[in-house]
Amino acid sequence: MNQSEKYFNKAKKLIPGGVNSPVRAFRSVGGLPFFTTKANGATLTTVDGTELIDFVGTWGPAIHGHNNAEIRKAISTALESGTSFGTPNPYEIEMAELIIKHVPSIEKIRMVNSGTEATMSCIRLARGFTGRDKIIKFAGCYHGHVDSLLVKAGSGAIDCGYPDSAGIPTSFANETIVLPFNNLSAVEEAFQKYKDEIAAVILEPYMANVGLIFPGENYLTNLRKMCSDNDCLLIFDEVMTGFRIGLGGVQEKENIKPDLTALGKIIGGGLPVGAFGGKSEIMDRLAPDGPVYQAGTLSGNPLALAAGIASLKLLENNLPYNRLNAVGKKVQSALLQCAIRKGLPLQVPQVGSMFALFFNEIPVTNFDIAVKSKNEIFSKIFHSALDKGIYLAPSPFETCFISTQHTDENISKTLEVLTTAINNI
Ligand code: HOZ
Repeated sequence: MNQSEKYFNKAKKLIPGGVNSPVRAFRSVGGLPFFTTKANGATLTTVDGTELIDFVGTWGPAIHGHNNAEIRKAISTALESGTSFGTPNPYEIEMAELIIKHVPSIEKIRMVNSGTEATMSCIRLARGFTGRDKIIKFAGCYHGHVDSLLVKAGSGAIDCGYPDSAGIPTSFANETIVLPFNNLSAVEEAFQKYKDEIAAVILEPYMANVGLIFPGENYLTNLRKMCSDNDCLLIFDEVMTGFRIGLGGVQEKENIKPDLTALGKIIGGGLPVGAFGGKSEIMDRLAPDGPVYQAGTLSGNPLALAAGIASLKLLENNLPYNRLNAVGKKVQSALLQCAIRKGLPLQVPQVGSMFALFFNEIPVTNFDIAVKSKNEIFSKIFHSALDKGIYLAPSPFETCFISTQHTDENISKTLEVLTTAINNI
C-alpha cells in the first residue's frame, strides 16, 4: 500500500468521503485520489514522491503555475503586517481598481471569500434589486454549492450522481427555473410563462463545469437582449473564465455586458478569494448603502488580496494569453488528429488555456448530450496518463487548465502520453 492510500484510508475515517471537496475523490474516473505534499511550477509532487505534470491547476487559480515567486513574495510582505484586520485596508482599493479596469461591465466590486459566495450574493442582489424571486439557470452550469443554484448542477455534483442535491427545500428549488443551454426558445417560453417574476438569468457564458461547452452564435447577445426586454438581470459566472481567457473574460471576448459578474479563482492567486460586481446602480443596493445584506469577517483579507493583486499584475505585465492559446490549440489539434486516425469520436473543446475531452459522436452543446459521452474511455485515458505522470482533471465534467509554467517539453511529453493512451484504447 502506498502512502497516498494510507492517508486516504485514514482521511475517510475523519473526513466525509476522505476529502474536503467531492471532486477530489475521483468518483468519475474510479481509483483512489493521491495526496500532494508540494506544488511547484507546472508540477505536483505526491506523498509517494511522484512528480506529476498538472493540468488541474488547483481547479483554475494557478494560471501562473504553482508557488509563483512574485505571489509568494507579495504574501510574505503582507504577512509582515498581520493576517487580518477586520477594517478597510488599502489592498481592497488596489484590487477593486484592477478588476474595474479590466472587466468591462464592472463599475463597483465587492470582495468575498469564494466563488460560491460570489454567485450567492449576485442572486440575492438581483432579487433585492428587481423585487422578483425566480432565477433562470442552465442545466450543467455549476455556480458553487448555493442552495437555489444546486439544481441540475455540473462539476462534482455530477460525479457523485447528485446534480439535484439533497437538502435543498423544494420551495427554494421551485424558484429556480432550469433550462437547456443553447436553446433560446426555452428561455423565451420561460419569460412568457413567468412574466414579471424572473429576477435574473445566471450562466457560465462558457460552461466549464460539465467539460467545456460554448454558446452558439448570437446566443449570448440574444440572452442579453431578452433580459433587458424583460427587466431582468443577466449574471455571468466568470469564476472559471475571469482573467483566464483574457483580462476581461468572456464578456470582453464576446462583447456582452452582463449586469452582474461573479469572479473567483485567479483573482485570489491561490488563496481563497471571490468577488462580485456590476453596475453601480445595482451594487449600491448592497448594505450599508442599500437594503440587501451581505457581509464577511475575512472579506478583503490582506494576505488573500496581496496574492490576488500579484496574480493580476503578472497577467497585466506579461500578457501570456497568446502563448497559452497557442499551446491550447496545439493540444487540441494533436489529440483530434490522433483520435481521427484511431477512429475514435473525440471532441476537444478549447479556448485559451482551457480544454476538455468528450468521447461523443454528437457535437456537445448542452448538459444532456455531455452526460451521454463515453466516460469509460475518458477514465481509461485519465488513468493511463496518471500512470505516466500526467494529471488531467479527474472527470470528463471538468476543464483542464494550462499554465504559463507548462514548458514546451512538458507539453510534448503530455501529448506523447495522451496520444499513446488514445492509440491503446
Ligand atoms: N469549480 C471547481 C470545479 N469545477 C470547484 C472545485 C471543487 O468543487 O472543489
